[in-house]
Amino acid sequence: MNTKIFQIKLKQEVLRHLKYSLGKDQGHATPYDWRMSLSLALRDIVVDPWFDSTRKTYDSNAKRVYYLSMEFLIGRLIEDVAINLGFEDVARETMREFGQDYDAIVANEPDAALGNGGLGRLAACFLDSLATLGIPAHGYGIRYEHGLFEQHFENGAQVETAEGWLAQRNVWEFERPEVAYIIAFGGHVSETDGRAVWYPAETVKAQAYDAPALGWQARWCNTLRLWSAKPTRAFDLESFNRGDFLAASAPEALARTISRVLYPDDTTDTGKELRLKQEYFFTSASIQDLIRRYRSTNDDLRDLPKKAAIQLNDTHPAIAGPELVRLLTDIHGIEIHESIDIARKCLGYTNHTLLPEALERWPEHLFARILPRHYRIIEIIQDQHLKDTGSDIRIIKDGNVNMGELAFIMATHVNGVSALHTELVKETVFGDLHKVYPKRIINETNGITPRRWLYDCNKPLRNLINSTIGIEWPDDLEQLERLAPYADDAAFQEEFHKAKLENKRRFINWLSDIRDIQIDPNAMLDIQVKRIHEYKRQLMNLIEAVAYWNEIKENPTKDWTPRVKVFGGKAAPGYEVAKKIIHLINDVATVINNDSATKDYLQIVFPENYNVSMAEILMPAADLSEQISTAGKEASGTGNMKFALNGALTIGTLDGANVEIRDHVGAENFFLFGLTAEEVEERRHQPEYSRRAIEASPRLYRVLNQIASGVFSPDEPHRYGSIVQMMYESDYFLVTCDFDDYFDTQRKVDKAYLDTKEWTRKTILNTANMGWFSSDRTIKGYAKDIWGAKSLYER
Ligand code: 26W
Repeated sequence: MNTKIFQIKLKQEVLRHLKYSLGKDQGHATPYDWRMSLSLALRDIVVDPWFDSTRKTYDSNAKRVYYLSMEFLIGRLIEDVAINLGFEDVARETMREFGQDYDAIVANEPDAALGNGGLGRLAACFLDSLATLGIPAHGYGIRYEHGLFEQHFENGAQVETAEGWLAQRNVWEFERPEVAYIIAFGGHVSETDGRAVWYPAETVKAQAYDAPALGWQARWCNTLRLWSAKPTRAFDLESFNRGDFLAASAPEALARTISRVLYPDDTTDTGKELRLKQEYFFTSASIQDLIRRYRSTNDDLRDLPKKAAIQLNDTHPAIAGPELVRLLTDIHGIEIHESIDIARKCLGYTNHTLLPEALERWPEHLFARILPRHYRIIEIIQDQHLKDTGSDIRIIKDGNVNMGELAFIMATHVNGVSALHTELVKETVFGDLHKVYPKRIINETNGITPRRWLYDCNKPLRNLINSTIGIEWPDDLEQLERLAPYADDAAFQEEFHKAKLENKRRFINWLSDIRDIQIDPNAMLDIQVKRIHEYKRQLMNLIEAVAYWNEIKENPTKDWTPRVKVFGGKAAPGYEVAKKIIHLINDVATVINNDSATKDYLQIVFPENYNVSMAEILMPAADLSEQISTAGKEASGTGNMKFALNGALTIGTLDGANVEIRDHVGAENFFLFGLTAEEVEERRHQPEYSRRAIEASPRLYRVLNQIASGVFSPDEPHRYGSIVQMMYESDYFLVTCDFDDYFDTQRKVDKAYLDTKEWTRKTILNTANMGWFSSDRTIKGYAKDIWGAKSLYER
């Protein structure tokens, strides 16, 4: 069926939905109406491949993957669905014929911001790759009413407002009233003749909402099932009639809190009771659901591991182990130690961070009060582990239930997310367990979906690649290597550079809509976007900007490389130092951007509310990607992959996946600096290491003085005293020790950028050698090494 017929068909369908689904005629249709009508028309087309995939999986009784994650940072879906259906041009043309701007219609869709950062976005990329590879899978998570907060700046300081993606109808979900499970909390357990019965104090209902997870070219479609909390007890009419209206709606309000909002912390375990309830809520619903599905086509639960691979996205769903044991034993009567064995065979656990404060440790009393039966089961799991291994590594220790140890002991495979991180996991956070189970820890280096992060977001480069090496690369990304020979081809270099310029202009236009700032497209776009955290060292980037500013002011005649530093990222609301760093960046930007002597050479911009959709505009436009974390702290990073794939050069440390990116793109095409993870550990043990580093660097010393003396906060001179004091006394992330090397490397970047041909050559070699970082390669690794899952569609 050729495009023309598609065109007519889609046009008819959009009009039909506008009239019958939105109840609008063209004359009165708003961008929202057009976006909904187009989305509904596209969604209709997705349903058939969805049904086919579901049916094929049932008919073949294939092994399924279950990806349990507290976060899915999806972003927008309309463009990705249109492209995966091969309908992008048809959709764009249809909107044009209705007098609508397709890109504006796409931008009308709110981001599904059901995640904080790396972990949540990785889960979304994994869903895309699982479907593209035709591996039967379910994503399981929570349907938060409010995703990650909206960030605004008031006088440069971050303020948070509730996010409201569900204020409008979510067109991509199908409510499943019939798919609901009771989730219990609290109460007590009575053990009679070896059978444990749990008498919960309160219950809520978990109800499913399904969204299709469509793969490339619509060859396969999986399901993302998100759980929403509903009251088990309906509206309390009695209290209402008594005039006690609050009591009447209490059950509903109480239940809703469980799936009300995403916790905005991405590195600190807050230990809040509601967070534990959220984790158990979605995990229990998911395990109950996958057991129901298994039993619909299989009898013996002892064979569950043959048909279900359950992956824990960090420790947040780690209660899955004890929950599976509870259901297998308390409900299905299997002997508890056999249940533990069955559960372990199903489970895999991915660790995403080494930061001690991010490892979940639930106070024993809280855990035992909310989950009394699971607490008992964990004791039994622990006893068996101690007996079997003779080790003294405990899950319950120092008054806490340690979810890392629980996840590790209840999993068949534990994986890190980059080669360096996996080695550090073996040496540090799970060093002792690694000795007991030497084969359990393996590596699966992260990846990103090339559909959203190149094909969708970078049309100029997409077209150039298509016309150079053909159109197979989106699901065979290592074909990009065939671009490498063109790195020395002047004509191709010209085209590649033009594509970058086009993306930079698009970013500059986008920015000028929200900020009155003029940017020269030939200036170097130096971008650092990620959550604000001390280990990611946005502070070091900012200090470098001030030092560069000082250099320019001292030598105004020198031909400095025009540079625009772009920052983006949210700070967890309770993370004071991170919020202070945001304020400082904005204060410094105000001073530097208004300095007429230097503004042609250096500007700083910090667009508010960094999210997936903003990343899709920023990453194709970048010249320089800032991946400057303290070595040993960034488990992998995935933004680093997105930038390099889109032809940006990286300035970075030997941390996380930077190491493997540099190996693939070539050391000569990567600006390396800084201490290695080992050297960091050594330096930390040297007394006064930060004070001595500052005294050894006049440049650093001067900038810290400027910040401390209020040069950037004349209205509150001591606003940043604490930050500078911290640099002198407890610079835990060694900003002071890496600064000079970082500054010098930035000057090498300046020089390199002036040679456009050589710079472009390097950027081509980055794009060409980033194929391995496709999340398709990552998922193939999980499927082979951990899940034993196979693709169900023939290529
Ligand atoms: C308990 C609060 C909490 C919430 C989220 C603690 C820790 C997290 C996540 C694990 C933090 C996170 O997003 N980690 C990032 O995961 C990415 C995907 O693997 C990595 O690329 C990043 O390096 C890592 O920081």
